[in-house]
Amino acid sequence: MTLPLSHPALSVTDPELAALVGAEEQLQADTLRLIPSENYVSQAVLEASGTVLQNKYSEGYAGRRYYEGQQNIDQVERLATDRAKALFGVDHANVQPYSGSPANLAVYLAFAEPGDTVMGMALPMGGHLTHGWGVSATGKWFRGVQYGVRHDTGLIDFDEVRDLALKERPKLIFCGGTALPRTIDFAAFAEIARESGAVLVADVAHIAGLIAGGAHPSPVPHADVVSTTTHKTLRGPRGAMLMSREEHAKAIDKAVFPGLQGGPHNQTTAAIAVALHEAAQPSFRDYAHAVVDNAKALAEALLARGFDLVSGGTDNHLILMDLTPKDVPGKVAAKALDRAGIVVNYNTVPYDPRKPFDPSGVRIGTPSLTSRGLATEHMPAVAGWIDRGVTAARTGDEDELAAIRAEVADLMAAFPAPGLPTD
Ligand code: DSN
Repeated sequence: MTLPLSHPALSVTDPELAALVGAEEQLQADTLRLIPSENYVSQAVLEASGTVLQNKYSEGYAGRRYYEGQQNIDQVERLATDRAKALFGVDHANVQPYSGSPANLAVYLAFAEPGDTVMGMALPMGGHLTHGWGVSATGKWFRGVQYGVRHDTGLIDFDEVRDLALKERPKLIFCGGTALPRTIDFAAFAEIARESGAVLVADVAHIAGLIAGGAHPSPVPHADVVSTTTHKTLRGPRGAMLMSREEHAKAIDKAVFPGLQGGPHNQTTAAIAVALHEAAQPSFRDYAHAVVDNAKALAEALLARGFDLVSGGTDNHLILMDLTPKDVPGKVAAKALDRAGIVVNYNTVPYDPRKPFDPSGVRIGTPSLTSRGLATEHMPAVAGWIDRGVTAARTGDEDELAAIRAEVADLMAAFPAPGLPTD
């Protein structure tokens, strides 16, 4: 289905750029987007993020700015912070971090000194670069010690985490990550942080929407600081938030501004406020639970087709497949699936013998397809396309990939995506 042209002003001023935006809209409409950190934002979120609020400089915080003319901006930022506090049940929220990595860096600035020991999950085990991994500034400027998952179960071994924490006495312990298919036991991490005297940071970027919708336990009673991006399951604009108990509010605010950033991106703050409003509606609870139901149904269908899933399945929105038994490297499969209209990312799996740029796994998730209204009854078809696509990747069958692409586009045409142009 060809989407109508949109963005009239852009088309006149810069037709070359307008054509690229139009092509991206068409791609997002036609394909089955399975990258678990992506989503489709609503038209309302898109509109808020494209407003004249972006014309305004607002260094500081509401009521304490270094620039005048904040009559409206202060109210926008207060709306966003009040909504974040109400939705997640926290004392304090800072909505200014530009994205997840700067948000996490601000946590280091708030609670640690360069050279201090910090602890997080190793990146190839499912953690995040900013949890002290070596190539990140957080691993270069701090001494990162890393925990993982057990080889036999794919699950976090809390005895190992506790032993490491008591031995290394980190200033910060991060829990959460980017490729964790199972429920995070925030209470267990909190106990270890207490025993070892660390500040516990729950990085819930991937699962923030599930938490808001009651489909994953909340870190709020357990973690000292909650860090999240706003654009994944939370379905907001690209941005981030830091939330905490009152006792840490000043340290966090000072670290974000003036410690790390200049003026907040007010248009993003506005769009975060809209997304938080949407996430507070009863329909968002349905969405969050549907994301998990879809992921579980997809995992079942993949297992039935002989796929090897890390930890044996999923509790959340995300599935990590080890393609070693299918005899296809993750990158080869991901690129073939892309040609078949199924967008995934190649990913390391725990204890991966291959390199991160050419790993054994593929990571998929259900936030985007659920935003389009696909339900559990569609998951066997999705698993079937993935299976056929991976087989075609191994055999080099481009005709099969083209056939899958047409079938995918057919189904997706029946499920218009939020925020994309319609007639
Ligand atoms: N890149 C994000 C993800 O895809 O999970 C994390 O930074």
